[in-house]
Amino acid sequence: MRTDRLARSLVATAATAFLLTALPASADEALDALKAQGFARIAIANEPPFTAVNPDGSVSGAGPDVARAVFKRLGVDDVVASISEYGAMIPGLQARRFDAVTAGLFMKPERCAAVAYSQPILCDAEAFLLKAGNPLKLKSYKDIADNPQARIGAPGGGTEERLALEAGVPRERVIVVPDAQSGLTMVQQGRIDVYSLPVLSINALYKQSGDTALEVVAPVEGAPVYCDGAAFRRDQTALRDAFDTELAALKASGEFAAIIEPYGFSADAAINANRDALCAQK
Ligand code: 6CS
Repeated sequence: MRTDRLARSLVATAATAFLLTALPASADEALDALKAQGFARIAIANEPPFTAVNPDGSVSGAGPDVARAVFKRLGVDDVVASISEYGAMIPGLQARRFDAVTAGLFMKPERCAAVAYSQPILCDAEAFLLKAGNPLKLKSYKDIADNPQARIGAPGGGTEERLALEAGVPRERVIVVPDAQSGLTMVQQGRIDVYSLPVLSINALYKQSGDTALEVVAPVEGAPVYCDGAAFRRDQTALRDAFDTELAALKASGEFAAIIEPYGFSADAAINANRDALCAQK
């Protein structure tokens, strides 16, 4: 082959390779890759009832169960979960460690700017777990800010941490707690005065503890109701759209309600919400 034709061929090959990696993958390309992989890699937090790793190692919870059902309709047989802190989920997605985040990662403007969210899936308000009798009378994040003795525990990079800081709680009184069991123990030991998670998570934790020396405040006064969606990389909006098409069919068929309502979630809350409004919510 003459040199100039070889050079043209090499340039064309390099250009094609660049375009395939640089351009957003089409839904078919992204889906074909997941089908070839045989599963979708999802990030979870292991915070029942949003997400749960069972004693036998299987994964359940409303988020993974919905994701599994939608991916099956897309021809992707299963999901494989990795546990991650909420604050590490988006960086992990962007670093291609996960194909999607299906963990109850609530929609907020800064997150909506960083990922491609599906339409809403799991909605919930916020709650406090604290000592019975609520000795410091904490019913809102502002109550915590106003009491210089009050220490709140919350997931790192989570909505509750952000709500506490935005309400004026000084950084040194907002304690990052790695998981729900640690939060429970820290309240029981008096190392924090309140542990904050969404209502269904706090209720599940309180019930599982059986500790009558604790009580739940729900909902937290002044805190919004949030909804999550499945989060995809920003350059995979075609895959997100394909997910949304099957999610809408799942909602219309009643299967969506059959999956999430036994966990305590409201299907109507998600069906009547929409991504654009939730992404505009502070
Ligand atoms: O989206 C979040 O940041 C919050 N979502 C859940 C389901 N639990 C705590 C977390 O902070």
